[in-house]
Amino acid sequence: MFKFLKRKIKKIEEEVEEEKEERKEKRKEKKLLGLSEKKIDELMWDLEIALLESDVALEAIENIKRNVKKELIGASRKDARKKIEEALRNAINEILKKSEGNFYEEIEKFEKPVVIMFVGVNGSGKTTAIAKLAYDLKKRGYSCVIAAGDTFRAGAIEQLELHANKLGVKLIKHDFGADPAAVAYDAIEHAKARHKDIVLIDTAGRMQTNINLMEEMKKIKRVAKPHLTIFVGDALTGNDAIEQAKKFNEAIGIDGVILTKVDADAKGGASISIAYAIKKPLYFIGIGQGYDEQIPFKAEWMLKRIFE
Ligand SMILES: Nc1nc2c(ncn2[C@@H]2O[C@H](COP(=O)(O)OP(=O)(O)OP(=O)(O)O)[C@@H](O)[C@H]2O)c(=O)[nH]1
Ligand SMILES: [Mg+2]
Repeated sequence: MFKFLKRKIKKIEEEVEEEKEERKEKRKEKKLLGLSEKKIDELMWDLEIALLESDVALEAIENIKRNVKKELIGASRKDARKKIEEALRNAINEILKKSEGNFYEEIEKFEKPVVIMFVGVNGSGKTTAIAKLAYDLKKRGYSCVIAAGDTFRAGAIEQLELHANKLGVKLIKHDFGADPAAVAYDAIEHAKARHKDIVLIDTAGRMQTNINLMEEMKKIKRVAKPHLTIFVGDALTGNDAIEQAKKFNEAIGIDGVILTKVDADAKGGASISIAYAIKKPLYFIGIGQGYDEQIPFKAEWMLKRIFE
């Protein structure tokens, strides 16, 4: 996890060391203690490139650079390496903290059944995220209904049915090709009649550029009136996931994010900045394919994996 990002951060730290060596000689005569302004500017440039290459969103990069620079000005060269790690850690922590959200607190704010709709591009992990969430909600004592709202992809209903059977959760489905808004509507009616707590609506994967499918998604939202609309993004797609989140947010309004496949992600940029970029909470991250491998996002957890 985050190997690429770690390597980049190491490199930045090593560069401060280099200056220390170069100046060792001169130090005696000049007694220069602080990092030079020129060196700080160089470091900021390298940091920007490293973060860009790691797919961190521009909005987050600006914030990180500003905070690191603030901490480095006046730092003594003696402990520059430690200082830059500390400054980077603090700056990234600030971004990550802003991304934390408490999903379980959030759903308690609404009258039951709480309706949650999941959207995202093809293959981002929506259906798996729903199954993992249903597993977790059931463990916490909530009763769930899942709506098989992907009537577009062949095999999608069967995939969800397999999960629902394994989990012992009710699935509401129509035939392949049916109107997904009608499936969502039926699932909500079922939940109301049977006093179920949560309705999880799966939807077909759609590219943000496909106008017809984006319109269909708006219709599902109009009909289902979900309390929460969750964008499911794939960490491996990096900056693309951030762009998608922005486009889906513009199109229907996103309330929170689930980022999947973090276990396989070397870069880490999406994890650091997807929620920050759209100013919405990152509720969960997927860290494997098992039902118990979706965990609430915590800044501390992420920091540990980036810096240790
Ligand atoms: N390693 C890993 N794999 C994951 C994770 N989440 C999902 N996957 C895998 O990603 C693939 C796609 O997941 P789906 O849940 O089918 O994705 P989807 O968004 O529903 O896809 P469409 O319905 O085609 O749009 C599957 O093989 C999942 O097992 C994760 O957190 N880690
Ligand atoms: Mg799916």
